[in-house]
Amino acid sequence: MSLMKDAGLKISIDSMGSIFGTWSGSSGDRIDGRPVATGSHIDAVPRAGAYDGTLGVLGGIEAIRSLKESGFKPLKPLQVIMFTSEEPTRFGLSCISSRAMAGALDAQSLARLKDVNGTTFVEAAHGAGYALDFEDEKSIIASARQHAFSAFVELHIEQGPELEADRIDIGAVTAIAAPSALQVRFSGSGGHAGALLMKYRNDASLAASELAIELEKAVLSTQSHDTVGTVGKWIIEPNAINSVPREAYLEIDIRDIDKARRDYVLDRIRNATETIAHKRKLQYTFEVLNTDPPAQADKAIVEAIQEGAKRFGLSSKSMVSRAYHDSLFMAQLTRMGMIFIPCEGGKSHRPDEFASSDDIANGIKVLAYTMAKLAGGESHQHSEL
Ligand code: HGY
Ligand code: MN
Ligand code: MN
Repeated sequence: MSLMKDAGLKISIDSMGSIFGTWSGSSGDRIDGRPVATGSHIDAVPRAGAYDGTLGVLGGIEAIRSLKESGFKPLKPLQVIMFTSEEPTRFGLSCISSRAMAGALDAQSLARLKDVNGTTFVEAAHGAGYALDFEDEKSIIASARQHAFSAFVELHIEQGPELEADRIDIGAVTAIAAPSALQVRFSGSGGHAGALLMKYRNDASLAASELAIELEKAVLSTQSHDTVGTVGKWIIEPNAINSVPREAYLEIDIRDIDKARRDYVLDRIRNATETIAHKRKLQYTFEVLNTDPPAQADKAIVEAIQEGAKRFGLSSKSMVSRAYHDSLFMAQLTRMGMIFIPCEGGKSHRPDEFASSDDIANGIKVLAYTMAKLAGGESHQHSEL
């Protein structure tokens, strides 16, 4: 917020706790009130790097600041957003704020989310001093759905190896893969690791292992490299060397750029969970947290990004995003585009995630150019950019 203030942006915090910095530009009466927005997230996964999300928030502030400084006069407000809870780290669900804005999250689903201490999103928001004049999920979401935009463009590291490997400066994202998240729990009777003979056991951890191998098989069976599946979270109870695992809790992430292929893998995992539990005499629960559709970027924005890259003598290529972002939901609200810059070795969601200052500067310049183009300032101004 202090950086937004230094850049002369008007600051607001919405009912979800997302933070907005807005420059309404000249007081010209041709201003169309819906902003050209950019932004990303600053929350992270455990043991994350320093660039995933933060680049899009700080880069967005810098892009708008430099447009202001260059004397650019936008016909629409320019806005940078720090979306709360893009990562599923605390509440299990991804993109909580942009999902609510896009009308893809209802009050009951928000109310069901709890963090590891059993705290709900609303309790956490109130505890952090947000949403104090909204007493429940319904009013919080109703308010979040009031936002309207004329376009949204997010700057992000690629989180993959393509741009660096092909020595390309800028990625113009054409589509964002369809993510889904599942929560599976196997429950058995546990027992003594020494005294309980194998024939009397229903070991929850072995069931989880079988499901994980089945996930890999189902993903590879689509024969497409766009299908990916991960058992990222795996909790065993009582988690003691000499106790037969009584509970196994798994969180499973399945994605594909093609929704039908993603849903095929999801159905195979649903069936496999039931078959494995039955065979191993275990109880089980199987919950689908989200099965989001893929998002298409707006063609004109993809072109503006490529034009901007050219304008600054940068190479660019169009590509898909295999990671999801708040842009996945902003695409359900307005015209969406994403700008990728390379990250070292394609590493991300790791402490050694890295992007160079040159690549960051390139991304910010192309973002500023693209936002200026979308904000419809007088055409001659673009040459000064
Ligand atoms: O998991 C993702 O795709 C994003 O980085 N949160
Ligand atoms: Mn991430
Ligand atoms: Mn991210």
